[in-house]
Amino acid sequence: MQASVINIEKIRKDFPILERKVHKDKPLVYLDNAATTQKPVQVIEAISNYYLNYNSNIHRAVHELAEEATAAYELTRDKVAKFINAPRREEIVFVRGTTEAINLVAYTWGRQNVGKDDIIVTTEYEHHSNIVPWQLLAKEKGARIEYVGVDDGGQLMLEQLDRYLETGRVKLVTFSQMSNVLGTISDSEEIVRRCKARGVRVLVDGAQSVPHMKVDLQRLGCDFFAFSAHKMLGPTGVGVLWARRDLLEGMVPFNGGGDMIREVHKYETTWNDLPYKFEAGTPNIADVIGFGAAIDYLEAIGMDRVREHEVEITRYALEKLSEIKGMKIYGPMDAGKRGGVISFNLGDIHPHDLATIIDEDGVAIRSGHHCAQVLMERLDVSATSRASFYIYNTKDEVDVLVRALNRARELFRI
Ligand code: 7TS
Repeated sequence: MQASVINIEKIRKDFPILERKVHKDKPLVYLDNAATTQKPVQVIEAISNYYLNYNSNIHRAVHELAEEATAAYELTRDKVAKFINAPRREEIVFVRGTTEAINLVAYTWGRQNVGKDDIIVTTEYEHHSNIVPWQLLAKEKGARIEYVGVDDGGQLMLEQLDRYLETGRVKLVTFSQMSNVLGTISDSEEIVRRCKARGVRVLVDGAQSVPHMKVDLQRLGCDFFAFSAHKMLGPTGVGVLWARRDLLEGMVPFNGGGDMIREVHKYETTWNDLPYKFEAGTPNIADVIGFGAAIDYLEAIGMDRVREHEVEITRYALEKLSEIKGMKIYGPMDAGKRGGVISFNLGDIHPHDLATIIDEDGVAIRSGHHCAQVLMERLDVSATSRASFYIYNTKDEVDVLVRALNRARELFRI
């Protein structure tokens, strides 16, 4: 195995799934990490340990199991706050994922603050989860959605943002810190700075950035931030909405029910303190605890090294993929300016055919529109293939990908 800034050999031992074979005898080469990452035994054990030893509901009972479960659940909140350098732990709201976090903001803050003829600005490289909730809100309120375009190098055209901001009608700017298709890392601090200069609120979709680079919310200075645990070694069904305390305090609850109330009377209810006002009902206790173990795992490696490893493997993959005849790669070609996500098309092979052929060689990639049809339209394609890397991927696996793609190319006589 080639050397890396992180000890991949040791890391891979924590992921038994990476040992499995597919199609009878092909070693699995898992390159679909932008969709979801694999989980280390430490995360799986944290979840089973909860169910085996202290399964209990939280925040409600005084018995020992409930106290242990509550402490473990709340400890993850502290870990999350530290991991993204959030100013206050009560600003961390556990939700099901990025999608739910964005919907929460649209349905509460959005309904309270966006009105007729207001503008919501998003970008052409957003995931559907950062477009559709705003379309629903805009339709309901008679507001408008505008898009910051993507240039041919895969970068956002920020002069368009300025034009929208100059109208004085923009209520919210929302964008992904890292594109799940192009891998482009947005110039987030600059975007936030321009919005703040006009007093405009900013939501940042961190679904692809938080797992792969150090994110510092206090530096970033946005108002809302969303991400998912399952893209960073954690379980599915858990995510985070972070928002500044004053905003959360002004927002109406998203769901009504247990735990989010202080007092309920026949016709009047008062709300619990933050963040519980936004965590109605029994939450996903086991998976929040598992998420805490995922954060511990990443902290132990160090996010700077996670990023360094990805730059290295992405640089290598860009170089090797570019050598394949008929290859078209989308997004920035400089590995230092992008995450470990590479979308491409090979000749006129349909991405689904390509993914199916290389799956026979054990290589798992994603094909399709990646929930980014607005971007597909901009790129003038119906779909792309996408390989995406994480801490356990090696350059040897990139070589397997390249060999498999060459086999597909020969099959299609390109
Ligand atoms: N935002 C971005 C930038 C994403 O990449 C995704 C998921 C989401 C939001 C939604 O996250 P969820 O956890 O709520 O589903 N992206 C992908 C993907 O690229 N392939 O599968 C899911």
